[in-house]
Amino acid sequence: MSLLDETVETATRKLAMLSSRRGVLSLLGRLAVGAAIAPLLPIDRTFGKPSTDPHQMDPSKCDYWKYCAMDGQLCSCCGGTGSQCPPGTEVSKVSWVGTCHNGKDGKDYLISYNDCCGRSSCGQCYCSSNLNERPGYEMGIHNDVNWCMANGGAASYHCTVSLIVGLAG
Ligand code: ABN
Repeated sequence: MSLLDETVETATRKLAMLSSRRGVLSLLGRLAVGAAIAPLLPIDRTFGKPSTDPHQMDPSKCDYWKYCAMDGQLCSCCGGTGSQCPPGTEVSKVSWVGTCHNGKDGKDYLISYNDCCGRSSCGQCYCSSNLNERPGYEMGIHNDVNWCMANGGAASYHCTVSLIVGLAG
């Protein structure tokens, strides 16, 4: 059979399938199943658009994107920045880690929440978003902890910074 014959035969068979009653019913069935399942699929409903919430981009506000799993006082209100401890304090040797979504680039990041230690509590800008935190009886996944306890002499808690560890997943 020539290539032309084969192409015409395949096209004719496809047309016959689509125009037969069984073919039409099967197509409608597939469309119905697809339409029912589509809303359940995990899709990015921002469709890559940047976040329109200005607070999510302001490091001095609790809903800044990097603070999604924060429990502490923002060092940016205490003489430091969102990622740098204030003068006279040292960063904790242990930390709490969370995963936060950056609405600006649409990516998820692993964030380390370190306490700044060695001065008394700053007392400003307490934020407690705690995404994915679990109750205190599950120590390993609980967030309401003074991470300065690992810093020996400088165990007093002052404030908390958030550091990007890398892309999540
Ligand atoms: N990680 C912030 C913090 C410090 C002291 C007590 C509770 C939480």
